[in-house]
Amino acid sequence: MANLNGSASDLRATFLDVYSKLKSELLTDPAFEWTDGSRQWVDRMLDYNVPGGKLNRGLSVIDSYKLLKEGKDLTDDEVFLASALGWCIEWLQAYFLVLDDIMDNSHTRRGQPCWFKVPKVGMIAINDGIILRNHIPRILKKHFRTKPYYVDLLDLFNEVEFQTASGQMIDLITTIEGEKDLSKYSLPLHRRIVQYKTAYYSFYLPVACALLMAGEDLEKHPTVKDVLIDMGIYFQVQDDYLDCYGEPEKIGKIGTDIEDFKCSWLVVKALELCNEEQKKILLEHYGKENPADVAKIKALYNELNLQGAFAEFENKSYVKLNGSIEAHPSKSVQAVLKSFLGKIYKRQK
Ligand code: GPP
Ligand code: MG
Ligand code: MG
Ligand code: MG
Repeated sequence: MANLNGSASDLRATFLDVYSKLKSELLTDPAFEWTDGSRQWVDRMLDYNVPGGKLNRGLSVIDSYKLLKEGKDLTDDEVFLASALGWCIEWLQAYFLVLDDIMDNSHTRRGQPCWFKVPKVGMIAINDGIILRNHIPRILKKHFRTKPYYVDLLDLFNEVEFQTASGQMIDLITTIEGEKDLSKYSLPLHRRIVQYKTAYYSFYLPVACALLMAGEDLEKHPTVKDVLIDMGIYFQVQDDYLDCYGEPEKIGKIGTDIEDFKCSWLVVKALELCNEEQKKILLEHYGKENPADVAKIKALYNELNLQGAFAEFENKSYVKLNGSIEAHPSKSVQAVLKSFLGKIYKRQK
């Protein structure tokens, strides 16, 4: 195994080695009578959906664990376990994204067609999502069954999945055909949606995994949780912004929020800044498939200088988050949080 206590690219290489090991264990899982065809399907499905992202969530379990150990070199076993937990989060993310892309009628993800758009996959992608989800407790059982924090780990993944699915539900039911109503879109609704659909699994979960592995009690760290949730909200505002203003080549996906009538930060901000005339444009053209309607909304966003509004939001969020981090008593926890913030501040992808 590459040496973890070296550079960031070594860490990535080590992390990817663990992916190969976990994959081969899953492909020889004795609980199923494998055929060549079924094994090849899962093999290809995993390679297509699990390792191709930025890996920020997964890698940050190892980073966080290391910082909690105050820089002491980790043993090979600790590196493996932190990586396995990191991969469980990447598996969770793959499961969410495969299904989210169907629900959002998206086109591309991570620079390639969404899995359900791949020839011969189609709605088999729904079952693949279920398989991805089921791999998580199988990985945990194989590698963590004897750990004192095993039950807490299972409970953590279950809680976070419930929170995410609940956030996804409110993201979806605000867009129901025939009930499209921009007057219900507001910053508090937006905050509720993104807190649940994104912040828990993307920000709280990696740190919570590292804390459990380090033998800490999650209940004893409420302020850490609060900062991570705020960071997750900031991250999803960036996602909403990049849906319209990101470069598809960098962000790896084509935005669909305008077509989908999403309660995006951009439309909430537009509603806040628009005059009566401009509001009519929003009411008439938001949530329509037709590219001409989408173009009208984008032109209005530019007229309202939403890029400027976002830049202001980004700067304010950064100052506020930094302040909350520096108020934390533990230097190692501060380092964990700062490393997270540094990874996402002004991100383009
Ligand atoms: C991101 O929203 C939210 C998720 C990926 C959670 C999905 C949860 C499920 C239970 C399926 P998004 O649609 O804005 O993400 P993206 O822009 O990446 O499609
Ligand atoms: Mg979505
Ligand atoms: Mg989506
Ligand atoms: Mg999005």
